[in-house]
Amino acid sequence: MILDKNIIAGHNEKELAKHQQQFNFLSEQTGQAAAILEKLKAFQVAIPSWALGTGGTRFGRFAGAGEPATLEQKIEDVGLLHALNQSSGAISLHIPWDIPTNATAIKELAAQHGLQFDAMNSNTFQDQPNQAHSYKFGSLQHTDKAVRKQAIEHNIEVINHGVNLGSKSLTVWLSDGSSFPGQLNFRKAFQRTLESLQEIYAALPADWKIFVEYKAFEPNFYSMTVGDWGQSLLFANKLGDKAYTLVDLGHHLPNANIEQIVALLLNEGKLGGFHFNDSKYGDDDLTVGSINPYQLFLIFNELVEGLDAKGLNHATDLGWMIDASHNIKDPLEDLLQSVEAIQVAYAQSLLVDRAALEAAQGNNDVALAQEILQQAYRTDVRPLVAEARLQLGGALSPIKLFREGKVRAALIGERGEKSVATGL
Ligand code: LRH
Ligand code: MN
Ligand code: MN
Repeated sequence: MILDKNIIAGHNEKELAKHQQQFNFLSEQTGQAAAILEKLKAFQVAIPSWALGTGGTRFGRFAGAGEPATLEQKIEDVGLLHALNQSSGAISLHIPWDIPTNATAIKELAAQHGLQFDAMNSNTFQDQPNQAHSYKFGSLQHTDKAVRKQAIEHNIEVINHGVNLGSKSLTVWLSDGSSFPGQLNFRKAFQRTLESLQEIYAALPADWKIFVEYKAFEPNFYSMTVGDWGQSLLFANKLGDKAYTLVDLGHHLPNANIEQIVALLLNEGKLGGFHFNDSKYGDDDLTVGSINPYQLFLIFNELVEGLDAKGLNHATDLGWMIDASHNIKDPLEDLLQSVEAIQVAYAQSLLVDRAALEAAQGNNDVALAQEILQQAYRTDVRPLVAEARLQLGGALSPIKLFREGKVRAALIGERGEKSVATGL
């Protein structure tokens, strides 16, 4: 184990005095540290297996060094993140990028790192070697029944892998759509997709959920068959109680009011979960909170309000996952930043004075309502997040320890300079 308990404890000892000063100040200032700490400690964010290597763009890929080349190594990487922050206790697999050939051994390895298996992801947006039919013109929407059948069977195979690993959900993202007017009959494409999804839905175990992820554009640039939350919700409603909409923050048209979408989906009981990332232009998959942290806070503000109003559990009733990966940072540092950004937004939203906000809304006191939100947003809650990590046995400053502990160098030592991750 690259990061054992003693290394983390030694790091914390050095950081403790400064941390305690900051934490005590914040506790006094907010007066509700204990309750927020309990919520933060229960909150886990799943890590996508495909974010552990440096992602590419369609113009090139600059692989890092010592990337995880196997599923076992990906689990080891997420184990390192979890050891550092104690908040990344799950991994999400993408099939066929991660084939668990020996599910029992993989499950055991994950358990050793304190990890569970989050949503399973199917892939019908790429052709695989030796595949009988091509997805060039779509998968579940395809005009040819044989292609649809192949895609349906793939999704069922993904469910079966997930069952063996103890996962409880399937995320379906389709690149299906059209790139030119006239290419596709929208009505018929929707209907064919629905019928395909119904066959997948029929194969779901009783305690599973299916998440229908939408995306406005890319790789199709004229229409996407699951292009927005309306289309996803239509599918989810028609499929049944186990079907939900999944919100990937980068999958909207510019300036979309994501927080309002989230509030309404939650209210309908159809919000399944998230793929967190950030973006300035499109599906940029940048580090969570790196571009628009206020939007992230506003999303969490709706989530906390809505989950509480419905008596739901913050930690377990929605799927919390990151979907960010890109070209230039060390992926593990990037993921530590993403998890922390999510925790910060969550903690800030827990600080919102709900009663005062409701009163301001009732009185149409617009300025006061804004003050209340921004009072929470402008509070530096990082010492609270650090304290939650400390209490769970994680590191006070995960990135600092990642660097000082020379974790990447150790991984390069184990795996070699040229080890490259599979996936995007
Ligand atoms: C599509 C997407 C979807 C895929 C992942 C690799 O843009 O967000 O979730 O599974 O990227
Ligand atoms: Mn996604
Ligand atoms: Mn995406």
